[in-house]
Amino acid sequence: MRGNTSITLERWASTWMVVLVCLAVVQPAPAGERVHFSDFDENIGEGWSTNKIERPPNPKRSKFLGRFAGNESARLTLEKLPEHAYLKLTFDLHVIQSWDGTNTSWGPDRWKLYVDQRVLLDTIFRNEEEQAGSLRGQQHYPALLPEARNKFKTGAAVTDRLGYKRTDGVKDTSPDATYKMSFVLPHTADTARIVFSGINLQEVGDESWGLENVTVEVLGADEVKPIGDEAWAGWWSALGSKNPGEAYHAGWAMIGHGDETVDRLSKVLLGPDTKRAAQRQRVKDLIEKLDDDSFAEREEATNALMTRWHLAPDLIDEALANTKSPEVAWRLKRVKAHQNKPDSKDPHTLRVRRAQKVLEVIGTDKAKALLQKTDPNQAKAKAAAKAGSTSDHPTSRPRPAAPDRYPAAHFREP
Ligand SMILES: [Ca+2]
Ligand SMILES: [Ca+2]
Repeated sequence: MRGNTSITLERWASTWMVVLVCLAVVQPAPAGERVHFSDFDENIGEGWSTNKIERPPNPKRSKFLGRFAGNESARLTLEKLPEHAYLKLTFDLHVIQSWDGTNTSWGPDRWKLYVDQRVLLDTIFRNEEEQAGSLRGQQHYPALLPEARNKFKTGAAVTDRLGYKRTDGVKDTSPDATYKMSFVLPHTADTARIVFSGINLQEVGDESWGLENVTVEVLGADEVKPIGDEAWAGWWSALGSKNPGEAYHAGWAMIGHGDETVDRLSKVLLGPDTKRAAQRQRVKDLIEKLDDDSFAEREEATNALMTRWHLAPDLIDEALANTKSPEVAWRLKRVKAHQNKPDSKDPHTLRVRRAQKVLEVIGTDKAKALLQKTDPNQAKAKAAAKAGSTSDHPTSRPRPAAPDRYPAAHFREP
């Protein structure tokens, strides 16, 4: 009798515990709805283009999808997704053995991730320690722009856990790095094709990669909280940081807010609507000054344009197409080269370029319209690339042209 009562009480208590736990889970900001999970041990979700599974040499580590080398890719296709506004993708990326980073003799060792032709990551990894001479190299990750240079294994969550060894007998270099990747991006289609891809890698015994704990969730518009002004100020500042990793995390925080980010970027990139006409006029005036009689004025106008090009990039292109002066053309090309390849000494251009990358990944109509306004060249190039490409690998941003040589013969006397 007593036993029965206690069992009843326990049941009663556990039922209430379940209810309380449910309330606790439901009350705070809801997590997204999980539509895919693969740990490649007990759980392998549907939709993979490959069933290559690897058991790492360290018996304490679990199995993963891989190993992939050369130009191999793994594709995950999700269909019949419930209605949603955002997609959240998280996974562990294992970067295994002697990745050479930016080294051009044995690399560059690239890795790319895209969702439905939108490039989320096009980066370079390195596992080799710093070396001199022909083995020199760094990695790009974590970074929004390809100009970044980070130390080997920057941003890795754990290193040297999988148990792989070096095969070439070189000492003091490390065999693997695991990165915890997490991306939230605007997405509404009821299918998603996610491609994970290595590019230009050596054979699997030399360097390879693998995936583990791949999770895809979908989120409704109301599941993403509005951006607070303070958070935005921090992200906008970090977007111009000398540290590429800081800008990367700020950029991805921005991408996770879709069109709200586009509205805020529109204000900071173009200024308030009421000032836009005046700002375009200022760019026009500066372009005219490139042909001024005074060398100092021409220099000053060139420098001023380098920090204002995004206010009216179409006017710069137009002037370049129409000018008869070789010096004005040379100056305009310098401004364009600067916008394409910002250096870390100019946080403003870095920030604008990174903001444009953020818009590119957001990819909504609003984002595309703002990208068109602040950088018609890039929008044009992307449209052309899209029209001409049906492959798995969307064409990446064209490499910026090297600035023209100083046209000494045509240059007017200072
Ligand atoms: Ca290698
Ligand atoms: Ca390599």
